Amino acid sequence: MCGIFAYLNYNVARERRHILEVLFNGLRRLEYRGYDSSGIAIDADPTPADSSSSSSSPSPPMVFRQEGKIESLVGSVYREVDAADVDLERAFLVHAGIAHTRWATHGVPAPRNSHPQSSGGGNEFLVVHNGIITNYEVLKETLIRHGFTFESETDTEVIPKLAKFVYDKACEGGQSVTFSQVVKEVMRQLEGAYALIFKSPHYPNELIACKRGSTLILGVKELTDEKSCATLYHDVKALTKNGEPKELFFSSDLCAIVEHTKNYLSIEDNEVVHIKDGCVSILKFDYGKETPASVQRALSVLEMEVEQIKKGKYDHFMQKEIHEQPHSLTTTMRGRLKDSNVVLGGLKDHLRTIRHSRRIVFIGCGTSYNAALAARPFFEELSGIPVTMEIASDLLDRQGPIYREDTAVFVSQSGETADTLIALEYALENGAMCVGITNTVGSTLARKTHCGVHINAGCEIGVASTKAYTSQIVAMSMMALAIGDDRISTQSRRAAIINGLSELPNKVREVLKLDSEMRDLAESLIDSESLLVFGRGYNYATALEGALKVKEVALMHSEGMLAGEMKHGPLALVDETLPIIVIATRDACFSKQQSVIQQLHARKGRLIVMCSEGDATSVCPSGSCRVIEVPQSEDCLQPVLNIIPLQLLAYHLTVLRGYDVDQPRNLAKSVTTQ
Ligand code: UD2
Ligand code: GLU
Ligand code: MG
Repeated sequence: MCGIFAYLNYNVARERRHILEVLFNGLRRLEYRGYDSSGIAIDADPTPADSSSSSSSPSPPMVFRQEGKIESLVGSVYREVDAADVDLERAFLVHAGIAHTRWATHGVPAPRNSHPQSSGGGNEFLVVHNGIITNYEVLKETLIRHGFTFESETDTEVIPKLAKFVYDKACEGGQSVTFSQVVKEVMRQLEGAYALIFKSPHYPNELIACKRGSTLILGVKELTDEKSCATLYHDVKALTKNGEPKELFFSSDLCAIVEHTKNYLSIEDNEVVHIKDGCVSILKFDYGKETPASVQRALSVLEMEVEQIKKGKYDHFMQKEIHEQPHSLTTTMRGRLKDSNVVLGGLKDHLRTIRHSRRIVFIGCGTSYNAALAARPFFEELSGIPVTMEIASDLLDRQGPIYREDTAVFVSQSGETADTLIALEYALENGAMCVGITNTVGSTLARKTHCGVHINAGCEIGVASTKAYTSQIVAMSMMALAIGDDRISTQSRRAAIINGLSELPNKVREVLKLDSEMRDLAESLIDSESLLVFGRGYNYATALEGALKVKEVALMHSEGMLAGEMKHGPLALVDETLPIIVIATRDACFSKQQSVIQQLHARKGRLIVMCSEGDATSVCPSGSCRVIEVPQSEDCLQPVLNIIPLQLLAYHLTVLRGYDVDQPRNLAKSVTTQ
C-alpha cells in the first residue's frame, strides 16, 4: 500500500508553482513507505472556448506520471510545463490537486500504470488509489463491452471509467447528478481494499475521498482564525458553514499533513468525504439507501451483466470458485513473496511480540478451523512456539484460559462469524495479542484485531468455502515463515517452502484436471449413505474438511477421522459397502498410511486412496482400490492440493444428487448468530 496526497486551496490565491510544490512535498513525506512510481493532476488554464461556452466543455486537467523516484517526476513536470508554456505564476483562488506514489500490484511500474488513472480522453474522471480492487476483471470486461478502452494493466483503471459510465448514464437520462452520487454508485461496485480520491472537470474545484480498509486522513487549515476550527475533531459540520479561506489536505499518512495543520480527522470505512465550495461534508455510505433513482437504473443494467460474467462458463459459484484457485492463490501471495523473503505488511510491526509469545492459539469455526488445523504442523515447526487449537464456541463454553503471553489467531472468511467474534472479545479482555486472518477488508474481525493478514482470495459467494480455505492455509504458511525468519536452523526448509508456494498455482491447475475423474467417483457414490475420510499429520485437516464439504453440500453423512485413531473404534464400521477415502500422499507419515490401507483392505473395506503421482502400486499393490493421484508439493503445502479433489467430489455429488450447490439446506454463508 503506498501513498495518496491531495491539496485544495479555497478563497486564498495560490500560484500554480506553489500548488505543485505542496503536492511534491506531500509525496516526499510519503517516500519512506517505498514506491515505484508517482504522479499528479492539476488544472490546466481554461481554453478560450471554455470561457465563452458553458461548463459543459470543461478543460481537461493536466496529468503527469513517471516511473521511479519522485525527483524524476518533479523534473519531468517542470520540463513538460516549460515546453507547453504553462504559466507557473498563474494564481488560483481555488484549486484541487491530487498526487500519488504507487507500489505496483497489477501491472509493471510504468507511466501508463502510474496514477492518477483516467476515464480516458479529456480526463473527465481522475483517480488515485491505494489498495487492490479484487473484482476489477469483471468490471473491466463489462466496461469494455460498453465501449471503454483500457490503457493500463492496473486494477485501478476500472474506477475512473466506471465513474464516467455512471455520469454519462445519468446525463443521458437528463438527470443532474452530484459528484458524491457518482462516487457512491462507483463504490457500490467495488470489492477489495482501497483509499481513493476523485477529481473531475465536471465538478471543478471539488474533491471526493472515500475508503474501505486502507487509511485516509483529512487535514484542515483555516487561514483566518486558527481557533474557529479547533472543534473540527468533534464537529465536522462546523466546517460546512463558513466560506473562510482555508487549505484542505487528504493523505494516506498523517506525516504528510502535520507540517500543514494539526487539525485532522481519520476517515472511516464507507464514508464519502466531499469537498465543495470549501466545505466538507461526510456521507456514510449505506447499501441500498438514498441512491438517486436515475443512476441506480443505469447501474442495474451493469450489475446484471457483472453477475452474469461473474459466474462465467460455470453452472454454480462453488464450481467456479473451486476452479478459480490457481488465481486466488496467486492473489493471496501477490507482492508478499520477495526472493527468499516473506513480507506481510499487516504483521511486520507485530512480529516481535508474536515471536515472544508463550503459545499461539488458533481459533475458528468450520472450514476456517480446518484451515488453521492444516497450518498447525508447519506453524509449530517454523515458529518453535506451541500451537493449540480452539473451536470458538467450545473455548467460550469452557471459558478456557487465554493469557497475556498468548497470541490468539482468529480465522474467518467473512470476518463476521459471531462465535469467532465473541471469542475475540474474550481474548482481548484477557490481554492476548489478537491477530486476524480474513478475506474481508473492513470486517469486524479485521477492525477489532490488533493486526492481521487479508487473504485476498476475492469475493466468495458459494456457501461452502473452497478458495478461501486454500488461501487461508497459504496466508498462514506465509505468517509462519514471517514469524520464523529469525531462526537460522530452519533456513533451508524455509527456502523450500517459499519455492513450494510459488509452484502451488500451477500444481493446483494440474489437480483440477481430475474434475471428470471425481465426477465418475461421485457417480459411484451417489447412493451411499455414508463416507469416511482418513488422514493424518499434515492431512488430518484435509480429512475433516473433505468430509465437511460432502456433509454440507451433498447432504450425505460423512466423517473425517485421524487415521491414527482407526484402531480405537472406527475400524468396527468397515465392511464391503461403506466407502472410505484414505489420504496417503508422500510425507513422513506415508508408511503408517500404507499400513492403515493394508488393515482396511484385510477387512474388505471399499477403499479410495489419494496418493502422490506414480504411487498407485505402492499404496494399492492388489489393484483392488480406486486410486486418485495428485501432484506432489512440499509436504506441508500438500493439504492445499489434496483438498481439491474432495471439493470436486462434494460438488459433483451435490449436483448428481439434485441438491442446491450454492445455497445448501439450513446453512448461511456467514454465521452471524451464536
Ligand atoms: C496492504 C493493502 C493492499 C496493498 C498492499 C501493498 C489494505 C487493506 N491492504 O496490504 O491492498 O496495497 O498493502 O503493500 O489496504 N488487519 C487486521 N486484522 C485482520 C486483517 C488485517 O488488523 O484480520 C490489518 C493489518 O494488520 C494491516 C491492515 O489490516 O494493518 C492491512 O492488512 P493486509 O493484510 O491487507 O496488509 P498488506 O500490507 O498485505
Ligand atoms: N493496485 C493499484 C495498482 O497496482 C494501486 C497500488 C498502490 O496501492 O499503490 O496500481
Ligand atoms: Mg463457513
